[in-house]
Amino acid sequence: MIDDWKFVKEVHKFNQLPNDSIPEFVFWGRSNVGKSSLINFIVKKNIAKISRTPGRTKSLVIFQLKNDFRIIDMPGYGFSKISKINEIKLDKLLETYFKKRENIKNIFILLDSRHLLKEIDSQIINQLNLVTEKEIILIFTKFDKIKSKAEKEKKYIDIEKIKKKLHKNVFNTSIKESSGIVLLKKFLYKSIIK
Ligand SMILES: Nc1nc2c(ncn2[C@@H]2O[C@H](COP(=O)(O)OP(=O)(O)O)[C@@H](O)[C@H]2O)c(=O)[nH]1
Ligand SMILES: [Mg+2]
Repeated sequence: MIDDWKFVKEVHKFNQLPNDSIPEFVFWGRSNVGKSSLINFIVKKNIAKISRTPGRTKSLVIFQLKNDFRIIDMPGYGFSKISKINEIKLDKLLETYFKKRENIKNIFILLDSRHLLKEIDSQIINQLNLVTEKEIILIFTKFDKIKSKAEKEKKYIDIEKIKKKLHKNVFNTSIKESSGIVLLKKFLYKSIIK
């Protein structure tokens, strides 16, 4: 398949979203988890900004492959110094998007392989479960940062535990190495054919 990706738009309000039924895959996670890098790798273009000052934008950024499907780059969470972990609330735009947007195919929560599931990620997943029944899938990023073989093996075991505990599908990825991302791309293509 030819990767004919384009940037569609950045939206600040629910009613600015495209009015059609093209499926949307949502990419979300803590600031700096590697969301934009992963999106760039998937679309094979530098269209998602790699941030050096994370956590500023509160908008949804939309990318689209032909008329087949979209990737939605959500604003990263967990950056604000004021938000206490037990006070996590979804931003209004995000809440409306998750509640009302029928285009959503599934939601990917990105987790840094070094830190795995942090308290804030669990909180976010709980919040999501309150507003949507769409499938949540975990993507562990920056796998190349796990250096030793022993460390890697321990990670696989820990990831397996998280997978079982949360009943979620998982992908392990690294932008330094394509195999994990190839599996993820296959999953995206396959799920829109179904
Ligand atoms: N080594 C390594 N670094 C990564 C990987 N993914 C992202 N990064 C780095 O992590 C930082 C944050 O990435 P970014 O994509 O901007 O994260 P975002 O805030 O979630 O969009 C950048 O310096 C990236 O180069 C990865 O798979 N491996
Ligand atoms: Mg980003």
